[in-house]
Amino acid sequence: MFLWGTATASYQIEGAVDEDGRGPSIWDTFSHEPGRTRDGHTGDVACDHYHRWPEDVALMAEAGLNAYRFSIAWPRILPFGRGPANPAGLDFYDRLVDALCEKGITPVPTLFHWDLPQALEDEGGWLNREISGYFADYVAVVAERLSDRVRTWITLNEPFVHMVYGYGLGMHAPGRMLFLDALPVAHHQLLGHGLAVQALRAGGAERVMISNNCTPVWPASDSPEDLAAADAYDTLHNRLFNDPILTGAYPDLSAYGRPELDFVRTGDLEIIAQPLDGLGINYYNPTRITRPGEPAPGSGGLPFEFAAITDYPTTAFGWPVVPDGLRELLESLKATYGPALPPIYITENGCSYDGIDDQERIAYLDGHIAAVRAAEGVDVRGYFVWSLLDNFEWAEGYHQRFGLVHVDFETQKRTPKASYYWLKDLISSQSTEAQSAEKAQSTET
Ligand code: IFM
Repeated sequence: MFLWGTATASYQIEGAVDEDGRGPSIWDTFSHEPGRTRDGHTGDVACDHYHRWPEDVALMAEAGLNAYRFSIAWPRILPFGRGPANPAGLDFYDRLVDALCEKGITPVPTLFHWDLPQALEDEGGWLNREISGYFADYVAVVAERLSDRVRTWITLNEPFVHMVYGYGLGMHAPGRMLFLDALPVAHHQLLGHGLAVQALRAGGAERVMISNNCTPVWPASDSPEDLAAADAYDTLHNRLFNDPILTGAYPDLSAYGRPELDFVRTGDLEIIAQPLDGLGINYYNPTRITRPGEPAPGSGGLPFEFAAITDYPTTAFGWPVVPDGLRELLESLKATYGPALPPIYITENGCSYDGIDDQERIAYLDGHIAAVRAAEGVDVRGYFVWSLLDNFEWAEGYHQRFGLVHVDFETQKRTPKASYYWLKDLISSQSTEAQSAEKAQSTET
């Protein structure tokens, strides 16, 4: 069955940050620091999904969605990151999973979508190798409670973005500006992923994957300097997170002056490269890259620079709209990894636009779904729209609206947008087509 879903994340929608024993996360700390988010917005209330989840599940059921990707807040389960579990936190996700199953919606939980317990950040966060093991311990607690109903799991969301924005550039929590010294964060997240895969398998999981944010990298010209810069960026954004998982080796980081990754220990790569049942791909847009200019002071110098993509329309966030980039990305993954590439699930794709009659979002989704279908030789088994609801868009606060459903953040009223009804019609026509095909086949045999 092809999965048609929407995706959300705990800190972006739940609110109720200090209810029922939830511990503080790095996003609680960060968003309350002056100047960290636009207009000082926080996820304290967000979409109040912690209380309104029955309405949100009903909205998904009404749209005919057969899957829901949500994330589990580590600090709701283990308020201090490790130690005793918080029964109320487990109960919340238990009830959510039950409600999804009752409606025939496959639950697809992500175990880490950036809301690290603050207590673990105080021990160094993902710079501390020990966190990988604590992550696997937390995953085992969740699996023990939910794996009788949850068969499909995602370990991490976008470890690239968490490393670069959170630890490299300080634009996301925990707000550290370490530039290339953030690299161990990539390895410790991937090690945590591998250990979590083992914990999930031990708990009987059927389908395990990771969601990587991937981008096709476009060199600004054919000059050898621009080609080398594009290759270096591709290494950092895509291959640093896909290669170890799919090939058991890190790509060459000599362009970054890091030929030796001294934080990698014997045996780590075997743990990281556990076989997966799927690769989650989060796609938003391609990235154009040019040769580096003068390095910014303190940045350590990077072997590339971003060049604007000005020849495409843009979303309200200013991101270029390039549906064919998704086809290009999928085909290039197939070309790079060949038979090592597991089935693909598009675990995020979507856009920020204002308004309830969101014709631009319809055009965006239509174009990207067509691009998935056009990708030759790639086994794609699911497509999740980011996002179900307008929500807390990290450093942008509530200023970027990605939802199929509009949220009035004053009243919490949900209003399905035109794109919600468009997707509902699309899913219903797909299942009618699938049923007719099945019927035709059974008549033939
Ligand atoms: O909102 C985010 C999400 O948390 C991770 N992927 C990209 C989305 C849009 O920026």
